Order: sequence, then structure tokens, then C-alpha cells
Amino acid sequence: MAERTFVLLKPDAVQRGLIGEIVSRFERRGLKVTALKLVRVSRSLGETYYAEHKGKSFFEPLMAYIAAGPVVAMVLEGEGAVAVVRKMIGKTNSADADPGTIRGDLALTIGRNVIHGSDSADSAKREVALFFRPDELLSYARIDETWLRE
Ligand code: D4T
Repeated sequence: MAERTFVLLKPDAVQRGLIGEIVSRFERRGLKVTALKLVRVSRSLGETYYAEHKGKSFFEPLMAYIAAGPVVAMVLEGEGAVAVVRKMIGKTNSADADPGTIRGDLALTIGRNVIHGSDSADSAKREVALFFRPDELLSYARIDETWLRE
């Protein structure tokens, strides 16, 4: 069963010209882009998005970072998409992320870790709803779909 996950390319990914590189990895893996847009994260959206971290020492730097420039929000669909995308992204602290992962190849530190991916189907639902209206999610078949599974 196809599953949906939410991915955010953070301001450093956009500023460093990594949008194409990262989206390309997901496309080549066989994940389908069902929504995608460039947005600015307002203070209130940032606070809602990172509500679980409110009060922590890194919260204010995190707010400044996420609002520092445009981000790319997207929804990816595919079998086991949540777990597959988390694996492709690598550990939160880029310094510990394995080579071959997005953070392991493209980032160095925890405070500039280029990308976010939902950690569960429930988080995905919440995060998709924060960034997209229901009619912004498109349903379509990709021509390679019959070649991605038995
Ligand atoms: P995101 O949400 O950005 O994909 O990160 P993770 O899901 O991998 O990790 P997280 O929610 O624990 O952290 C959110 C965000 O906060 C930054 N951060 C985190 C930080 O700057 N210092 C810290 O000590 C922690 C734990 C990095 C990611």
C-alpha cells in the first residue's frame, strides 16, 4: 500500500543549490512527488511545526534558521515512504549520518541539516496539513510504477 510522507528542504538546501540533487534522489528511488512548493515559514508556522521543541535551548536558533529563507515543502508517496525517506535522510546530527544518506553526503552539523522528513504516518498527516490544502495533493500514475514492484 502506498504511504505518504512529508519532506521539507530547509533554507540551507535552497541557498546551497541542492533542491535538484535531493529531489532527484527521491525520484530515482521510485517515490512519487504528489505535491511540491517553495514557501517561506512564518514565525507562527515555525512555532506550530516545531511545537515539540518549544522551551528547549535550540528552539530560538531553530526558529531563526527555518525562517531565514525559502524552503521547499513536498509530499512523497510510495510503499513504506515514511521509513524509506528517513533512512535516505540519515541521522539528525549530520556529523553522525552515514555516507550515502542525504545528510551524510551533503551536510556537516545538526544545526544546518538541510532536510526534514516525517518520523511517522501520524506526523506526516499533521505536517502535510500544515503546508498544503487537500486540493494541492495530486493523484496520478507514474509511467514506471509497474516496474517498481512484482
Ligand atoms: P527534523 O525535524 O529537522 O527532520 O529533525 P529530526 O526529526 O531528524 O530531529 P528533531 O525533531 O529531534 O530535531 C528538529 C530539529 O532541531 C534541530 N536540533 C535538534 C538542534 O539544532 N539541536 C539539537 O540538539 C536537536 C536535538 C535539528 C533538527
